[in-house]
Amino acid sequence: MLTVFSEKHALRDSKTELVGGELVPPFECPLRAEHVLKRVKQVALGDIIAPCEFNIDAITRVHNPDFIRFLETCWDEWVESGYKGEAIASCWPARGMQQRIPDHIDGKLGYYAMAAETSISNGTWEAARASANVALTAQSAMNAGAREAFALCRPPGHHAAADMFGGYCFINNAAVATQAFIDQGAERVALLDVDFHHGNGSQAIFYNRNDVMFLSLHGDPKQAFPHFLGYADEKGVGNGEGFNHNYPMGPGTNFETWAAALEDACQKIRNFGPNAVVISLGVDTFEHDPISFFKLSSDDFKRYGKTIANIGLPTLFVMEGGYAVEEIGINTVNVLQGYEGL
Ligand code: SP5
Ligand code: ZN
Repeated sequence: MLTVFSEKHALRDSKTELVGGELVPPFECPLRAEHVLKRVKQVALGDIIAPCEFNIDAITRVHNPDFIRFLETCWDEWVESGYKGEAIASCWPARGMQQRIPDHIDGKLGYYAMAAETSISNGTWEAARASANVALTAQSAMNAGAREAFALCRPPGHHAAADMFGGYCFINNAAVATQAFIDQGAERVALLDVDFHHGNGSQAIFYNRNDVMFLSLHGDPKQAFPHFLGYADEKGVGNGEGFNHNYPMGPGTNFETWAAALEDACQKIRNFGPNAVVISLGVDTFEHDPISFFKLSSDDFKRYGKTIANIGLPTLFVMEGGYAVEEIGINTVNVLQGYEGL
């Protein structure tokens, strides 16, 4: 299987994440991608290529242009305003308030942020742009005939909506790639999100559409981030009604329960009959993940890779979360090897 990887991921190297009232070193760190790359090489998964450059239009197919301009300029505006730390949102357009975009950077940060844990720092935009290019390059390879590909994206993307960043995500790489399949002629695409967290950004982007089915297996939002989306009764709206499927699961969920949800999702994908499947591949479902509460073992990742292969369709894997840094390479590549029948 082809892997696409950009060294520019390392430009996303923020120093702060807001956790429990403290600023701590981020869980989403450069070492994550390096460990996945190391494992891809160790098992000789296949060729590894650098991404091509793509026009910004591929990104603004799913993101608002004003949001993209904000990501590009946020750090400079933050520094110009005289702040010493990294850029963190601290106020929001909450219930009953205006949804106008303010001029001050504090206001813009609050408008475009869906969470405060994610700091914006120097290099964040460049890394996020390269990460989207990684996804688009892998998608191009599939458009040119590859049956499967692995976009080793970092930073991740699935929490990013049309005009919101957060949850360590800035550009929704999987959504950008999904839209690229559609723009290149696919009638239907399934986006299956197996990251521990609900893919709120992906759900929101495709919520009113029947050409993209979104399915997500995740920690119950009553107990887990992002808390405000990902419930089982969110089924889609308008043309999209019936094309959104959430599988929230509680603390301690084991592989048997999780795999039953995956089987159900795969059957829905087969019934939908898409031209391609995009997997938002987070391995924070791991039993030793530091911020999550599912109980999958390293062997379980291999087992479910085979379940995904059994869908029987061209499959693009897009890297999302996973914070047990020592095991992230083995767990991620186990899914890909399981898919390949190894
Ligand atoms: C891409 C991705 O996986 N993003 C996840 C972002 C989660 N950020 C907030 C996590 C808050 C977790 N708090 C649980 C602490 C348990 N000790
Ligand atoms: Zn996650």
